[in-house]
Amino acid sequence: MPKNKQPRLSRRQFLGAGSAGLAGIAGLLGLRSATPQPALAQDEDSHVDAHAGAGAVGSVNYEANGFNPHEILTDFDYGEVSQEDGRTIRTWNMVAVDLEFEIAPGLYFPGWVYGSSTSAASKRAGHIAGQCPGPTLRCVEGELLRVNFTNASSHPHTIHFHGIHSAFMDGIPGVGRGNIMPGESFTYEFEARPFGCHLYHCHALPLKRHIHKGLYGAFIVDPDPENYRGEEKEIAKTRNHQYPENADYNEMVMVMNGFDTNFDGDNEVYAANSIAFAYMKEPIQITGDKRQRLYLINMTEFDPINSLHIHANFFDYYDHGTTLKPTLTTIDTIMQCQAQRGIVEFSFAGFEPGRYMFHAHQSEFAELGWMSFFELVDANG
Ligand SMILES: [Cu+2]
Repeated sequence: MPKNKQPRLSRRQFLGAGSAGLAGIAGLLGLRSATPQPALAQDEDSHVDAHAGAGAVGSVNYEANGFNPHEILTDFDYGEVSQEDGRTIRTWNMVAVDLEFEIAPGLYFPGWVYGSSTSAASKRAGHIAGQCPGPTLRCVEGELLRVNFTNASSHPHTIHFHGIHSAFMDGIPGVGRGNIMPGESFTYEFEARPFGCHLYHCHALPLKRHIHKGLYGAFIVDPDPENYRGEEKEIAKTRNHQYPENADYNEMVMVMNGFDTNFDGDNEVYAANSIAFAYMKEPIQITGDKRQRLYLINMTEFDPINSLHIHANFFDYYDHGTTLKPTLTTIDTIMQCQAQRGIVEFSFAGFEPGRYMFHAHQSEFAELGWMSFFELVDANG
């Protein structure tokens, strides 16, 4: 659907509109038929087919998008590693591009997104492919990071990293290099610290428009076990992708996001990793022999908070991922303000195999796309 062809309606009007062009949204609300029903969402208490199970009708063409939320889930982009004067340098080649992509069956979003030459999507494509969320950049604390950024988009952009670094490398307008104009390049260089589950995003103005368009991604700094002692050292090994202990964990990344498809400052679609109901239609397969570690980041614009709730289980939580011991233990729901993030750890060892739901516990977000399943395929192995 070309942009600007969508009616300018409020979210409530949008849901109740019943326009044939909005079949994707009808699907989002759980209708078995792609034909929108006018009664739908006119009254939130009206008994539509939502009880029959939400999910989008039809499927999103991941190939046309150029990225796949199942691939993004576990695609850690380690960049290119080299040594200089005994120090590890980690380099990424990144771009910002304009990219229209499908967020729910038949529903397209005119995005601005990042891509990296070392992402799985780019390796498949044979060129730097844009994706939403951007590539999950992963490194180890203490390394020197170089991010060669080229703005191949039609608007000024930056990359602002959450981390500890100089003002010059902060990626905001008017400080240091400031905005990177279309066609220009700049190399951000800084040390990887502190360890944790962080993020990066464009900081050009207007900020909420630049972020909401899709210019954000996960930035994970693994702890270096050599910096810790005793029990903390052992935990740090499990968090560091270079250590065999890390293989005891099934690691995943979810960036919670929303899409304002009619540009009224209100989201119409919500998701983890951009595609509504992606992990509901194709549940994430897990086994009981590994512990689950989920890097969870909230990049939802316009709504002040988002959340995660996992069914039939409880988890430990590491706020910002900057500690080696959980900051919250035995919880089943966590809320995150915008840009807040953390590490969620849990296990389904010994559970009955089957589908275990997880979703935002804002019911509205869940029904508009942010609803998913883990499928425990083997409780023990
Ligand atoms: Cu921007």
